[in-house]
Amino acid sequence: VHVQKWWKHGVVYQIYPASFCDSNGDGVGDLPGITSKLDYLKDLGADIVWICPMYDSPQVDMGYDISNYEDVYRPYGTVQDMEHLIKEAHDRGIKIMLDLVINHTSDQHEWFKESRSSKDNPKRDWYIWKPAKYTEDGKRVPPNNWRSNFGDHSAWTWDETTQEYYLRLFAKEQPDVNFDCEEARKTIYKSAMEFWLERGVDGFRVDTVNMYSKPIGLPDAPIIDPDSPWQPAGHVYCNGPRMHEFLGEMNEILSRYGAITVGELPNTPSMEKVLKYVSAEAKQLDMVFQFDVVDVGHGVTHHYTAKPKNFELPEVKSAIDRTQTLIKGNDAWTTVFLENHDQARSVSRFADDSPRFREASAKMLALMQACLSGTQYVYQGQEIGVVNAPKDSYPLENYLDLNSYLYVDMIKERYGANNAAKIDEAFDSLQYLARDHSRVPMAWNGKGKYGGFADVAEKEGKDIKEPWMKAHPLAGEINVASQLGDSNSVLGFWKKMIAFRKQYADLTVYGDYYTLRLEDKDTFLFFKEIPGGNGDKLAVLLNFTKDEKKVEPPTARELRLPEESSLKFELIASTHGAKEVQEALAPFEGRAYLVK
Ligand code: TEU
Repeated sequence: VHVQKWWKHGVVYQIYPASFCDSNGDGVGDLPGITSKLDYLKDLGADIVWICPMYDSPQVDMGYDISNYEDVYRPYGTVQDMEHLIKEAHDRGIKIMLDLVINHTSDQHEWFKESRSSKDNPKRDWYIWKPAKYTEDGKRVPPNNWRSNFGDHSAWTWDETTQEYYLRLFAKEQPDVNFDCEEARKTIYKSAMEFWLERGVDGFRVDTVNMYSKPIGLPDAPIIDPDSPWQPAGHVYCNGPRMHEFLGEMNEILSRYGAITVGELPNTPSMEKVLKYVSAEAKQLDMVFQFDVVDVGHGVTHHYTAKPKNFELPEVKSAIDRTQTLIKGNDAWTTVFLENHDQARSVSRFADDSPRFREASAKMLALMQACLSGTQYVYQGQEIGVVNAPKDSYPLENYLDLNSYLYVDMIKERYGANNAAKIDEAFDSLQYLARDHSRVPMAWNGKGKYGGFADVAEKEGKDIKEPWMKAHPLAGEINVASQLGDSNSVLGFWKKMIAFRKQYADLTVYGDYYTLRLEDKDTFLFFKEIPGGNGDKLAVLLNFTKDEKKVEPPTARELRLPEESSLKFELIASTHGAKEVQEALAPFEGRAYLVK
């Protein structure tokens, strides 16, 4: 079924520019810093590098609020630095993907400044402006009850100058673009896509791709949080009526350049809907990020209300099953990821981040990812097993993400600014789930200043400023230098897994996926086969507990083979060395067998 395109078995490495590598020691990561690490990425096995927004921006939401698509945020560098980075990457056979953030701009973008200046400005219609509503007692209220994605605020902001509300599904500094206005969207395609395609970028990760088209009449969302006037409304405003028309227009431009895309599809549980974005026939997006797996255990009213480890393994298995089966029998494609810049660290979320088990956990999750179908994504630091910053050594004031502090604001508003118990509870949730954990500066070595975040500048004897966000308290123990060259390290293991994945691509990348024994809360057993069922199968055994666990090998019947088949298990990947299939799994051990 599958047309095997290069990016399907490619490995994407995601970079958060502010926190990757600081080449000049000013405390902020930068493009030359990324360029200086391309050999490291090549050695790891990365085929594609996705760089989070590096555009000009006031950085209210770390660059997801863009004030000029055609320039680079100066502390990161210049357009020339970007061109140089593209060239150096291409010289090494690495492709570059940028982040395409066009659902909204910054309120500091010239377009919005014009739009808000007067009701008859030619760009008024480029954003979504609506008059106020009034309650019976004459109180001014927004056009509907939608909650913004951050904190507990209306998705509408009142503008004094023109006495109207504008829509902003994220921060108030991120006004939503009115895609129904043709002039606006065509201009934005040119500025945000063509400018960079002309400079050689190979594709885009498309931010919030299913939010461009808003539902007709902007209806209220059903009430699921009775404690607030503002309701989570993602299911109402995602996947609007003109989505596929807009994506078709974008695809026309993208395909002229042969550019690849991966779109973020939150709030889309229906696989039928997902396929409309990502089946080959639909010609909309090459890949999608579904949130089923990373959303496991998140609260329904607000992501951060979740308590640590409030889910059981079968929920994770079902989520994986849903996203894996999307492509089974369909000419569509998906992605495999456990981390990104919006997620806490996977070891802390899905396994065990205590000093005793964190390495085994990181390897076990790497082995699991390596065996799942779709394009593989690795987030910076994941390859060395970075864990969430511990509560006792990384205080709440170190958390800088607006999503984190707006959450704390909400708690204070609801329970009182001096309610220490509630604030501490919020801290627990953030220690477990906050986006900040993925944004802590990368630790390149354990000996330099601030985890060697500016190792290049440090070597040159430059004066190093403290990074914009406090260094990881465990940088001395978890860093690149101490793992490089050690094949038993997490980094060494990731390298092996990336090579292994490519070697067995028919099964690992392209195979059909089957979960076995879904109800088992401790261990995870799944198998893969080449579509059609011929040839050897891949059986994967994972222990998600701190105890030794025996897993019965899969039976012929479970593997959909004739009952009388005799099975031979050949170990082809393992976190703990050679083991017979009958042997119990050590804590957080993972193994993959070829079943003949
Ligand atoms: O995130 C948008 C988004 O929808 C995610 O927050 C998603 O809902 C969540 O991860 C599901 O668990 C994107 C960017 O990735 C994020 O950094 C930005 O803050 C946001 O868009 C606004 O541009």
